[in-house]
Amino acid sequence: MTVEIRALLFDLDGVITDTVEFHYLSWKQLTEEEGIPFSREHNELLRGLSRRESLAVILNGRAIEEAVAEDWMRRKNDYYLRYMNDMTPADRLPGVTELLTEARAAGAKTAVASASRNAHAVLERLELLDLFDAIVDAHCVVHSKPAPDLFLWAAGRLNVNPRQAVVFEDGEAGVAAALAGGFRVVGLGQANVAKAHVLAPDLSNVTLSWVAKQLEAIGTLPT
Ligand code: B16
Ligand code: MG
Repeated sequence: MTVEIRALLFDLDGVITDTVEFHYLSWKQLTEEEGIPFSREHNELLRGLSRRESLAVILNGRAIEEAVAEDWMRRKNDYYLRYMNDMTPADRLPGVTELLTEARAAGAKTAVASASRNAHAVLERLELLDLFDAIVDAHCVVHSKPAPDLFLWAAGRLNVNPRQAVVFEDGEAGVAAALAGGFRVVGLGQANVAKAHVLAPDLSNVTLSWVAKQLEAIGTLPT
């Protein structure tokens, strides 16, 4: 049985580039200023969560006024933008350029589906805007990951059925979102992606034919 992959949908942070570290350092600065405990282990829980959801996890049940929450999120984002502004194409993660180039040459569609409101600006710094047919971010949907909305919106923009599209994700919330949407999922890295159909450490050596073979082997094929 042959798998036809018509589209590749990429999470951004942790898949295309390692902004996970920048998000961590930015939340770390904010939480130190406010005397809130926050560690790298906590940060792993934030992969793929929206800014608002991330703050809720960091607060761990503590209630704060809306205006304070808004101020803290604005400050965290200001810190993040300082890191982001220094990004260059050298910050693309290994294998990204090769897989995008292969997909375009093979006629597969490509999209980014990210919970980040900074997705477009990050892709601009990475000089990757031209390699994507659609960029879907937190401005496009109400419900972020783990809801499937970002990926479904992206599939709609590319005019493909979820079963013909493969999602690349590094976060538990993102893998859950993609599975809920009926997509085939490649989980990248170590952190909480075990429920994905296919696992890989990163995009190095990940090719369309390799992904198709892995999906064929487990029988999760488009019908
Ligand atoms: P921002 P992704 C997510 O992006 C990050 O993984 C997550 O850590 C971050 O909190 C979220 O974007 C929101 O980002 O504050 O820039 O809007 O992994 O879905 O590409
Ligand atoms: Mg991510």
